[in-house]
Amino acid sequence: MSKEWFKDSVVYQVYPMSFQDSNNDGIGDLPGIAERLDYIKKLGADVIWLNPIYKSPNKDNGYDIADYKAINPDYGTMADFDKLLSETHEKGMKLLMDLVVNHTSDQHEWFKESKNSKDNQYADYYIWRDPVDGHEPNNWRAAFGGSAWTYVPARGQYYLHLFAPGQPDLNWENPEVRQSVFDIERFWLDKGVDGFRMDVINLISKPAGLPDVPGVATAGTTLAFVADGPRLNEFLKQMNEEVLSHYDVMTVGEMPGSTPEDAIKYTGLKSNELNMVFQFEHVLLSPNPDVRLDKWNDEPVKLPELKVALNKWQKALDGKGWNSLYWNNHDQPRAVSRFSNDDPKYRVRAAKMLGTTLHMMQGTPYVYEGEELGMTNAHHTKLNQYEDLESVNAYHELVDQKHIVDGPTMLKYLANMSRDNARTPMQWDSEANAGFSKVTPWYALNTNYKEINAEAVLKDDHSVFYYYQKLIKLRHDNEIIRRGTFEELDPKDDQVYAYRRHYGDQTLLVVSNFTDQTITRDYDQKDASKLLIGNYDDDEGTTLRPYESKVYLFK
Ligand code: TEU
Ligand code: CA
Repeated sequence: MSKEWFKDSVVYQVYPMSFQDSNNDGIGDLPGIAERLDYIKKLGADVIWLNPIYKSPNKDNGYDIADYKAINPDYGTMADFDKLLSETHEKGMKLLMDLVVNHTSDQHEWFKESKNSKDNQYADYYIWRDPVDGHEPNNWRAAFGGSAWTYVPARGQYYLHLFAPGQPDLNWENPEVRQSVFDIERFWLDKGVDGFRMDVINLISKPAGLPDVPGVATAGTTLAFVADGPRLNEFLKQMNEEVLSHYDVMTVGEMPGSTPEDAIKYTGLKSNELNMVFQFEHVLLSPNPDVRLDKWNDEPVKLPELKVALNKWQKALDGKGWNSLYWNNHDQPRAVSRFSNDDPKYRVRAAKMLGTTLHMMQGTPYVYEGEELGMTNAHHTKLNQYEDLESVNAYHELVDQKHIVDGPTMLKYLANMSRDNARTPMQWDSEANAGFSKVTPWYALNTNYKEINAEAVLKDDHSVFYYYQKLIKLRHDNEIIRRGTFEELDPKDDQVYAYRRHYGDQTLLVVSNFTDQTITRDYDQKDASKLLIGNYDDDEGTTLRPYESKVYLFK
């Protein structure tokens, strides 16, 4: 593969605890993933991204790592990992690990030592500050509720945790911390891992002096304020120079709050930092008008806003950097529920329309487990149906403690936006527990698994799975999809998402109806040399039926 194989690849994201349980303890595991490699290969994915599988107390489902060089026993052993990696390679696929190095678990040896005194080997591995007037050092709020600071009497100081108190932020200003992270990266890269997704990597450089968030300090405004700090490029360049550049790897930085201008600095063709970023603009649209409620809302996404967010990134990075393309991941609600009217009548059509709209863009597409089935949100109605600390803590803080919103309303917001929607177990068949496990899973299945499952879609030539398979094959077979430039069309159109791609003497036209109405749009479809793909069995030219999406090639 060329050095830039990341530009020609499609990534399949596996959330290990919810993918396949092989030893019937109700928790997904590495041997379970190995059993399903042929399924992923059949879809056409080139790369698999595993969410964290390291030793962890699981306060944030593995994003709180206690030992970076050990496998969480719930998922199996290091031998299981080595077997999964070699089988993935044997099948012609690559494997990315999830590198969580903005913070560790509070159970990590480094933190256990660091919090004991101010003069031990790890004293300066975290961000400790003296109280200010007997209080927290600033007004920063944690993403999972409460202040971003926790006091430790043994040190007489507070430590910073942008997420949970069990996730203390590492002090990247300390060169020894950077070397410890580089050592962890080499450990996995020397085992043959093909790269990393880097968790909130744009938070590792904090604003000098740790000043207060101006205005209303919430979880969202704190992350946005801290993001893309003053030494981020320096740290990423050092990581690239000392580690990444010595391996043939793919890297994607998760960058909440990042802008296209920032992203060009990190992924620029000469930046020698990362290959691409996960930006958040299109998934955090329609935030609640009350800024204290951050992302919690039940407003539908407005298509013109979606187009501004995605088209901005397509145009800004075209020829200058590289985009990741995603609708779903383990932190986002299910796309077909979030970006369509969530009407079961149109579920398959809408899922294919969304897939088409995204996969024909410039960048590396990511398919999240179950997206290829057209899996939907769980539509929970009760608080005890949620397990994610972000959801549960947000409810208690915003409803019970601060009384900013009432319970029933917050439950509607959680149903619309919670990460739990993405973490219900993978739906393999219509048998008990959906074929995910022979025992009750760690987290309740979506109740629609009898109708939406892999076994059913693999028998249906018109399923979302085979449609995604075609989209992925089109990308592999058509240079214009992988390398073409991007031209936005009618950004203000609130029903249709249309755009063109140009490459040499070829033009691609993508037209997607984001509504359940039949409408018309004329983009000279009649002059196309051929229809590459469409989510209806025939083509009615300028007529766009509910959630219809079509891709034309013009020679
Ligand atoms: O996510 C960071 C992040 O910004 C999102 O979690 C955000 O807070 C919200 O949930 C989505 O709008 C990464 C991981 O993907 C997430 O699973 C972890 O909980 C978090 O970092 C801390 O490691
Ligand atoms: Ca298991």
